[in-house]
Amino acid sequence: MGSPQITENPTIAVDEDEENGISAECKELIHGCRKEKGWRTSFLYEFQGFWCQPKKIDAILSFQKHYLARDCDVILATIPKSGTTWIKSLTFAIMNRNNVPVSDGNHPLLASNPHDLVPFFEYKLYANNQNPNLSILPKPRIFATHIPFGSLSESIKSSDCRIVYVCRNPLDTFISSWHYINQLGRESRPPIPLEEAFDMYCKGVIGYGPFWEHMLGYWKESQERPSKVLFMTYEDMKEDAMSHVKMLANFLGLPFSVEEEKQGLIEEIVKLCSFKKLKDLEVNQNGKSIKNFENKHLFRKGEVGDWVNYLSPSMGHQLSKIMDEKLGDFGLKFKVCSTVP
Ligand code: PAP
Repeated sequence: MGSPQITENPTIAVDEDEENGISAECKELIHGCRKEKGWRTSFLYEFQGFWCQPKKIDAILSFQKHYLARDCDVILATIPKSGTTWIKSLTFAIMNRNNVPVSDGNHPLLASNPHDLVPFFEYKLYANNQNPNLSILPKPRIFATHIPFGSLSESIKSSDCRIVYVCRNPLDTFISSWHYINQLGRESRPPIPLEEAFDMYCKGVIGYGPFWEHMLGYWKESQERPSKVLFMTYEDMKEDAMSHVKMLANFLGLPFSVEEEKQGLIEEIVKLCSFKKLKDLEVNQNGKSIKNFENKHLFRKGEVGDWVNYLSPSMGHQLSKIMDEKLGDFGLKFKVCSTVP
């Protein structure tokens, strides 16, 4: 249910670096791209206007060629560390509530990490030159991606499938990314100093970045086609998860009935998918999911405003200024910015 039986090759999954195993097409393509030092890999390449590592570029090329969207598909889009795990769990629980009751002691979310229930196009389905037969998956299909809007396949843009975008304030997203990346590589390479990572982030050099382009792509589409793209923020979801779960269900075309609301189903979903609940599960304490990475690193603090514990006031101002310059004119603002010390 919802979890496709499509696997990736674990023997090469941990080797993120360089160009090993990528297609000749991708190799040729990246040699013509601008490159910068990467966070986790030696280099990130500027591909279709965003920064990406070779293996992901290869997967995205395959996705763009092969994925055929269906009108009933749901695609969850984020830039990394913006609430992907959370929105995957909420959407999965909402969309499958008639197949498996949220209160069921055997609910899939209690035994599987959300990343195993809602697969990424570029990390799983199309990774390692795979071209999976997605027509075997039960409907409605839920997928996830970090790919910017402009690089989604044409069939997504022309179909009636729905896209949910979760956006998180860049200050916290940066800190979350920095922690995560340093955790992932801690045995094989020294941590990236905060200042170095910050400079890269401010220049837009991070996987799928610049962050402002990523956000604006989905933001503009959500303004132009609100029935196609739902734009939510991590901060708003933290402030009032219940109304966002309701909004999400409405957008997905699966509104809660009066009866379901009376029974407290919305609250149950919020609880099932809460940071604390998911973090404490055995599968998320000791299991491995995306590309064999330990699930526990996906659940760090889950708070709004943690950046103040890491960034100096001048760094906070610098990044807030970039956010204002790049996003302000489009009406995209984050509540958290007012707390810059
Ligand atoms: P991904 O892009 O690698 O999938 P993603 O899930 O988007 O990561 O982001 C992880 C962040 O979401 C972490 O934030 P932090 O580093 O600031 O703590 C993580 O703690 C937070 N997170 C994970 N699950 C939840 C949840 N259920 N509710 C709220 N926040 C969550």
